[in-house]
Amino acid sequence: MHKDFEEDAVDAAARVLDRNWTGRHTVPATGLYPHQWSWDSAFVAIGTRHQEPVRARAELLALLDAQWADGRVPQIVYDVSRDDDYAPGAAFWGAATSGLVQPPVHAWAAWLVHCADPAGSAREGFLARVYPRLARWHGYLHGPRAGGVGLPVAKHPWETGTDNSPLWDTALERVPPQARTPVRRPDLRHAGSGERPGSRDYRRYYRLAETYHDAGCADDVPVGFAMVCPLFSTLLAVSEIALARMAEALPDGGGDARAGAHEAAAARVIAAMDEHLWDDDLGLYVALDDTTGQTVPRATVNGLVPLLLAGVSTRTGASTTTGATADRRAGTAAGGRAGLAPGRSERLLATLAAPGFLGGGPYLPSTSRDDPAFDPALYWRGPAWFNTSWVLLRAVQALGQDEPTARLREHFAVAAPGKFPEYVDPDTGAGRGTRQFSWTAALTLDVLLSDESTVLPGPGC
Ligand code: 9WN
Repeated sequence: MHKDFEEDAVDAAARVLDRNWTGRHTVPATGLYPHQWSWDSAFVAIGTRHQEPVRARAELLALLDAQWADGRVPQIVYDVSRDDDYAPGAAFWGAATSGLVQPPVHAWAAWLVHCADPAGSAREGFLARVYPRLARWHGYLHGPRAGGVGLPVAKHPWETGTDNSPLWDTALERVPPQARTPVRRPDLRHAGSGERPGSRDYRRYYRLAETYHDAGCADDVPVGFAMVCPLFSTLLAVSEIALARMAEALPDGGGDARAGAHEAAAARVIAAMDEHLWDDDLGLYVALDDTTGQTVPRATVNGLVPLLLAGVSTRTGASTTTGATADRRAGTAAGGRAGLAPGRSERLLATLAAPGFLGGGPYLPSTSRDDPAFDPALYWRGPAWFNTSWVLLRAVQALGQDEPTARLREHFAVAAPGKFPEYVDPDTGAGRGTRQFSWTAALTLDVLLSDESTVLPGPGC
């Protein structure tokens, strides 16, 4: 990317984030998404840490202030003054937050935020404040949310963050498309109906949310949807390793033992993914339906995200090469189990480069171009999203893979000219969804301003 262009893009991205900052948190988009969203705030903090580290810390702390007593970090923290502008809202849940969750990218974000300004973080006691809450959040996912193979389950497509991915189609079809609550669609004022889920999907989304709400959001009552996702599980494993780094950095003595426990938890997640989610025909990881025990053989970007685990380093040593050695090194010592099984990172790199993904067009689609559900305009069924490109970019950078690194960076070149769209057509780069979208701006800032080539900075940052 050209230097002048980069400076302009940095300024424009910072303006989007200033505009979407409410004084306490950043909304994903002022029109379509007027509240605080869980994983959005984590991505936002990853971007704002470079120029506004105080704000990045405040963003994460505001979200964690809304944590439930059982440890869950809610999908949405509502701004009740805007309750008519997004549905379902606080009135639906009868609470200030949604009862659902989103992918656990927070501890990873918190460690990156800390490392961007260790002195400021220490002055605010940031790590000491966030670490226990993040550990309880993971405890919720490993406990009440653990499915049959020990990996966390999503009880609603909204919990996956990749809401209408074809990975959820079969399970969602079992949910009756009728809800008590009338379905409102304020979202269609801000994005084309061909770019958002359909009304039948929405009735099922409402039905599931009602069922969960009626059960008091208790996790021992089946709601009819329980999916294990490779993206969600990978982020949990990376975030466990981030918690290990925090435990080591905290000056209270118990760090080493706690770090070992977090690395062991990461190793268990990785081992379960390797055993239960790998699809050798597709050459990537897939989802697992916890209700039926069946995997869902669909190729989506979610299944490439575990490449991060080949790029992350642990206390046993850095992994900067591909292949079996990298796969082994990416594992964790304390769990006694290596990371991705031998050869899987090479297979994932090959799938990433194949025509279904980067080999078939300029930008990384959310659903493979080879999948029958592929649609270049529709939400998570084809468009290229900036957060998944960013995650994969961190992975291939850490693995020293120049070609996919250059390709994935190109995605961020269309962000500023497209007014920071929510997602883009993976063939043309044309913007889709809403504009001035916070994580697009934040992750563009990170790509332009970060000089890190690791997934997670080491214990000393
Ligand atoms: C439901 C806020 C969120 C993102 C999700 C994205 C979309 C919401 C919606 O917007 O989901 O949570 O109404 O479509 O799928 O990943 O967190 O940006």
